[in-house]
Amino acid sequence: PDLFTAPDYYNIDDLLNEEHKMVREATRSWVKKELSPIIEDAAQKAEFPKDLLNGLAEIGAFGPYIPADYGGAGLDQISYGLMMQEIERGDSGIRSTASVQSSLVMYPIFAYGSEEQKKKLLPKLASGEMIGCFGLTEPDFGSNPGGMLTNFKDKGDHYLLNGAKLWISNAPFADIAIVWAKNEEGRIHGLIVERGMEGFSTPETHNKWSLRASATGELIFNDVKIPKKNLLPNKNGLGAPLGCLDSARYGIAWGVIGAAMDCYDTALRYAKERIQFGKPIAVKQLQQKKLSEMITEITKAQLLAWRLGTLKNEGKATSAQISMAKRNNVDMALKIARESRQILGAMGITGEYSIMRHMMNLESVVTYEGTHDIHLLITGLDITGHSAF
Ligand code: TGC
Ligand code: FAD
Repeated sequence: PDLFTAPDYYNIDDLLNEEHKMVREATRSWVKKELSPIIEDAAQKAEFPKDLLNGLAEIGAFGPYIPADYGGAGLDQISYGLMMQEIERGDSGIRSTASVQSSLVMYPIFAYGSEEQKKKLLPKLASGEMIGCFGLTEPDFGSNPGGMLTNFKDKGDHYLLNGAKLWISNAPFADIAIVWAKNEEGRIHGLIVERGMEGFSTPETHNKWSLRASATGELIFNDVKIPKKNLLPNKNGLGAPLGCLDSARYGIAWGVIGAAMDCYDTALRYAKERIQFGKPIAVKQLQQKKLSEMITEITKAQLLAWRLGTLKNEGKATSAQISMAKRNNVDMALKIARESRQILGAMGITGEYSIMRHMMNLESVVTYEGTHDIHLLITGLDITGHSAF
């Protein structure tokens, strides 16, 4: 049975192979059965629905593109993207959990870790037995992470870590944190910090109006002793965390298409059913303008994501290309959420429909993983050769 008629105005399905479609259907089916029925309540209560973790692991959302040898799903980048699209059709906060676990925790261990770290941690992260978080942002260094103050000193048989990270997704319950900190020479390295280490705490950040179904918190390091084997040995410098962001930003470029599709689909159905002045509001040109522009923008975003995915599969996607897609697609989704909300009139502000929740969520998505402004400046740098940060 058709679970959802996904907008596909340009027959983009013809560009997908059987595996892509299978992954998409399996994810869609899980979202419909497990995520959609509980998400509104979780968001209203501002609680992360931990019961979804096992299901996310089962559908392969923890490490979709990590090779099967390490417990990942071994899929290509298009399948990864479609999976993020379907999860974010449900909720951006749950997609965030999958993004962080896959691209910001498993990816750095896979790409920069030792064989021992990979063998020990990746299978547990893939199965959801262990959950991770990623600490880059600090209270005084958000868009400019290169200025970070968190640091570690070499104490012979261990490192001593001090500092603080803020706005960290999954921090309140994560078992491990990939933490970016400077050594005595000011060079950035990744460290694996484990819950329970003395001097390490993870207070939760409350009162968010956005990503309410995702837990956000701080990471505080007060003379935390880190065993030397917990340093990621194979890459350092700011390029190491930024390399992880490339992978997460790519997933977001697909994910937000799902949120936009859900808003568009809801608004289209509502417009056909809602009668005002004796006729469905869908007959009115003003409503048709909104809906027509939405499907146009969704179609453009799908093509951008698909082409970026093929480039990524070939190992040819540049960071600047990823920035363009993240920025364009998040902006597209946020605008569609706002317009869809208006089509529903007063009903649009209630929890009976998903639109307002998507809209509030997307206010985080447009800020995290590089703000709308920062991604524009990355394009600016790429085309002019001049950094305007
Ligand atoms: P800059 O001098 O340009 O670069 C420093 C070094 O990094 C290299 N590089 C990259 N490497 C890999 N991938 C990328 N995307 C890269 N971009 C730059 C660069 O080549 C250089 O290497 P080297 O060897 O020459 O040292 O650095 P800058 O200090 O001028 O900053 C550049 C800027 C502003 C683009 C960067 O800092 C940036 O992207 N800022 C935004 C910060 C951000 O995105 N934070 C995200 C935090 S994590 C998060 O939000 C998770 S939300 C999770 C969820 O719930 O889904
Ligand atoms: P700032 O950098 O202070 O920016 C404020 C404003 O100034 C923005 O509009 C920005 O675009 C603008 N601005 C900044 N620099 C420039 C410039 N050079 N030119 C023009 N304009 C500029 N971080 C993590 O490390 N891990 C996580 O898991 C994580 N999860 C998050 C979850 C949520 C819900 C949120 C909201 C954030 C999360 N973040 C995470 C942090 C996120 O990455 C940062 O919020 C983001 O990078 C922006 O930093 P900032 O909030 O300090 O804003």
